Amino acid sequence: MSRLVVVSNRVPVPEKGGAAASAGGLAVALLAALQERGGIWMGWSGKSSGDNEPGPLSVEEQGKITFALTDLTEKDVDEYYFGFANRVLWPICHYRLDLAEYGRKEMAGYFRVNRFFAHRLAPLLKPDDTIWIHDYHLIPLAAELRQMGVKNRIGFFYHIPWPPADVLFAMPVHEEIMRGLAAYDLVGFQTDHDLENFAGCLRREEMGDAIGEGRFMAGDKIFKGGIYGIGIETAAFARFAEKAGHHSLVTKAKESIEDRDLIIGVDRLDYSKGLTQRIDAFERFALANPAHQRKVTYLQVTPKSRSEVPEYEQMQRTVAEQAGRVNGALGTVDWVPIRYINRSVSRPVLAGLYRMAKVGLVTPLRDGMNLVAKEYVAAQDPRDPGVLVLSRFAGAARELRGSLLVNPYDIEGTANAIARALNMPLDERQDRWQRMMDYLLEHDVSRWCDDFLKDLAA
Ligand code: GDG
Repeated sequence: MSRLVVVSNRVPVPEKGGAAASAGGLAVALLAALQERGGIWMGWSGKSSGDNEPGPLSVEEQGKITFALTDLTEKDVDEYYFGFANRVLWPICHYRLDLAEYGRKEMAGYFRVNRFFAHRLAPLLKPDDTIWIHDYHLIPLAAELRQMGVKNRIGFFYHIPWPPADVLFAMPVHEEIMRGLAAYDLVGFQTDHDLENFAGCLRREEMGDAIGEGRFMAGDKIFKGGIYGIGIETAAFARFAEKAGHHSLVTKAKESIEDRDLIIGVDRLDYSKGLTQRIDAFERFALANPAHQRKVTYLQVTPKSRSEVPEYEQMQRTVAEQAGRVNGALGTVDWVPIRYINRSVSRPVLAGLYRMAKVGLVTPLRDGMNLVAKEYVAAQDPRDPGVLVLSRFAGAARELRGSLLVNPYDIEGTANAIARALNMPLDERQDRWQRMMDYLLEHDVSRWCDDFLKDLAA
């Protein structure tokens, strides 16, 4: 088995002597694959070297894994990370043309930093290493490595949605981005829709097309493309959630909501997650169902993210104000309808809260997969499972057929789904949950990792 080299924008270096406390399933699965084969995980340290050129790679060995981190200059961080990745690619891929801020400088910075990563990575490579690159920050990395003569197998997994041609082509450098993908041996997408959109983009630009057996042609390049919906560590997370039910903070939370039904939402603060529409839907639900008023608590856990990007900073205020307004309008001296938390909670507490919640409200306007939906299902008590209300625009909607699918733009429809979820009889809840859980147990994150690496090696 060849050595594995993983490259991602950020690297979850485990704390010495244990798994990263904050590690989600992806990190756990990749760390396991790296531990088994030996290898390197390389990426940005998250730090800036200011105006100075970044110093040497900072290297840390843990067992059979070498973590190799590089700083970036402030200009690099501004242009590559905030500028192009998060203010062009992210909004475009989430269908928000209105929020994309193009700038030649940022585009050039994105390609420049990818070249820089290639130069830092190449000296670490051995001829038969398998390279696995992750996500939208690093699309051009394989092309840069190829230019330097790297012949290794290189795979890419694209975690976010791939938009249709009319949306992608609004981005001036879409051709370079598509050509960047053609430099890989295998490109993995979350869902069939993403893969279809990608093939549609190739055709519309007359760059290429699907040529059968999972292969694509773009210009003079032939590469494989496939669907690898990312999973979670289902069985482990289910056990974890069962234990977490007894966590002291979870017990306190249970006491504080008294015997009310809990509805939970958990999302990074991001405009793709549909938070304002969701709060509107909750308000509509409460107004249309007076019998449920004072009997439910909607807990929204929303850690801040990318606060340096203006759209995110503004959203932080908008969502907090909106939750405050609904509480002011509907709340009573002894009932706060929405509890809005603008910071992260620990993983055990999160798992315990999922398990406690009668409804998991996962209503992004657009999402590559959405792991929260999967975690919510895995955390349920099989004897009394809650109901997942899921946006049809999350990748997870292609897999979790036992959920109540909603269109998050349809506020009334989502409000009705909340009511339906709260009123659903036990046997229907169990039946829906079982279908989803069976799927998640079979398609967990280890299988995702194995399937991708097997196809990359084939
Ligand atoms: C991208 C794509 C795709 C959230 N709040 C807390 C917390 N979280 C954890 C969740 C979950 C993760 O963060 C979020 O993952 P998602 O998949 O829901 O969303 P993105 O962050 O946007 O991820 C997405 C994913 O990549 C993987 O391919 O599914 O579509 O956008 O694991 O649990 N964890 C803790 N406290 C919190 O407050 N501990």
